[in-house]
Amino acid sequence: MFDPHFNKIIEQLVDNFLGSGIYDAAMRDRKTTIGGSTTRDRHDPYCQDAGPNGDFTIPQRWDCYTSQEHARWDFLFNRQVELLGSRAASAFLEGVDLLRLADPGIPDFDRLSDVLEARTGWRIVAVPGLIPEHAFFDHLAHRRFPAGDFIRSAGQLDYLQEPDVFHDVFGHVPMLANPVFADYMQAYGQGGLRAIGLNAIDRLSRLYWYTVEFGLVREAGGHRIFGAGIVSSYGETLFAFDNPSPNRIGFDMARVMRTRYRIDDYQPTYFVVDSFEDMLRQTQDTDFAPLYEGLSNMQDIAADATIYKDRVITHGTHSHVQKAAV
Ligand code: HBI
Ligand code: FE
Repeated sequence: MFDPHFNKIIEQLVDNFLGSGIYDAAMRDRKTTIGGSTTRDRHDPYCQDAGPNGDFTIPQRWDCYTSQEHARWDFLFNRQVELLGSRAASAFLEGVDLLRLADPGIPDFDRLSDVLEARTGWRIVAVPGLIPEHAFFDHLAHRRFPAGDFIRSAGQLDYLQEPDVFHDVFGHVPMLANPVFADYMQAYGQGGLRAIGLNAIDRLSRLYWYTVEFGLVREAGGHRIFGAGIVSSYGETLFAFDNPSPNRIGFDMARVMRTRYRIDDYQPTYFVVDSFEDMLRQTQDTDFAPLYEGLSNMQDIAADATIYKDRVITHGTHSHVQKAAV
């Protein structure tokens, strides 16, 4: 049987072994012979087993979480909720209430899905980690949100590479209880499936990154955070909301699609949408094929740059980036 937890232990053992260098050369050879590619290995989602359901989903098996794992969720939940009260978008906070995420422990996806589905038609499905783009987009296009079933380890409460259940469920799911945002996510999934054919995944990924993951919204005469990468992170909540370091710029679809991003540090720039209605409308009104075509001969914009057309809300001091650079 496919067991992600057992799999992870094996992976670690293999990694430790490979880390010793003994097998590196052999592995390189193997990768060059198989398919002639050195860029993919079994950590690449493309190479993973699609699982018994063929769509990369697995049973969550809620009763298999340990009490320590539930306690870890509770710790993260309480820490974030306290911080988010005055910083998160009201739509996010309403989602947390509506879905009763304050109930103790890691949520049971089936029970959570029943509440969510009654509201916006979305369900949560369990996945073992990152899954291939086509499968990810297909789930979103059908109003299913793939959520990692595992929770980060006690030693990694503030940093993780793969989305775990806290990032995916606490970070993403509350916004899916908002009818406008729920439609936006489905539109993104549908757009993603089309973008695969147009070779424009990188463009669309930037849109996802700067809205779904790291978006801010105009609210209450200022800005509030709603991106899952921010609201699920203690450090980035403070950074994105309060810190003078990053730029905060009015959202513009083409601008966002030209903008690089950091995956290893806080964002040097956040984009602020006027409202979720506006964000959805811009997505629905845009004819993506000509937009991608038009962008193909334009230069990328650096993650920390501003350009003359920007609606700059906060001009960042970039003190954080400067500190990290020394
Ligand atoms: N898989 N489980 C999971 N979660 C993601 O956020 C995710 C993914 N696969 C692909 C992907 N994201 C991105 O490539 C797209 O949003 C662009
Ligand atoms: Fe995410």
